[in-house]
Amino acid sequence: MADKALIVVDLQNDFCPGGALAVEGGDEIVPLVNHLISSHDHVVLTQDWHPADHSSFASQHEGGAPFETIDVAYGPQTLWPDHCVQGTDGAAFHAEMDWTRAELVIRKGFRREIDSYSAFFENDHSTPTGLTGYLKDRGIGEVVLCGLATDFCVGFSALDAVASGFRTSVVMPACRAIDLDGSLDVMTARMRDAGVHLL
Ligand code: VGL
Ligand code: ZN
Repeated sequence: MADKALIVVDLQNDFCPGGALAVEGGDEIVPLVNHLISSHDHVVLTQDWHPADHSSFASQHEGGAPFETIDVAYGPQTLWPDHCVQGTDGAAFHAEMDWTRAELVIRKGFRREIDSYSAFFENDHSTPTGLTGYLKDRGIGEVVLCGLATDFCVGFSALDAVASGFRTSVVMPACRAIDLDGSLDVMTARMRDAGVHLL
């Protein structure tokens, strides 16, 4: 369908086994993601892309530990191990992902002071990445999401996509979750309640 775009979220080395913020089984989705890429007319990739001193890194906060939550100007923010630093191998796409047909790569999380889980809005929920405008300008009405991680970047992207008026689905077998304190169940329920189709 010409008005449908596949969005592959953050299929990067640091989110795969052996990476700095490894998601269990993250690399297992690559064959299915490649199949989805080959069967969609329009493909967009997102790439988590942080400066080395990014404020979401626990290393930047005195006494901060990875996976704890702190309060920042825009609300609660989970602290992470240093990951997806701009230009590093960890920030590169998984070597077996077939990204050649991608029409756009949206980089996110490049502002030091603000994290960005969603492909559409940063974590203050108001700074746009430009993706909504890009898709609407191109006449895209439907988005299909897959990638890493289900309960963070995929989930928040899906919530913003429906809120921005796109018909939205998530191919769950082509996603893997971090699952921090039940975050997968919480995000799954939020997506369903918001009208995201979970496939
Ligand atoms: C992500 C945590 C921090 C993700 C990115 O891609 O889900 N999670 N940065
Ligand atoms: Zn990140």
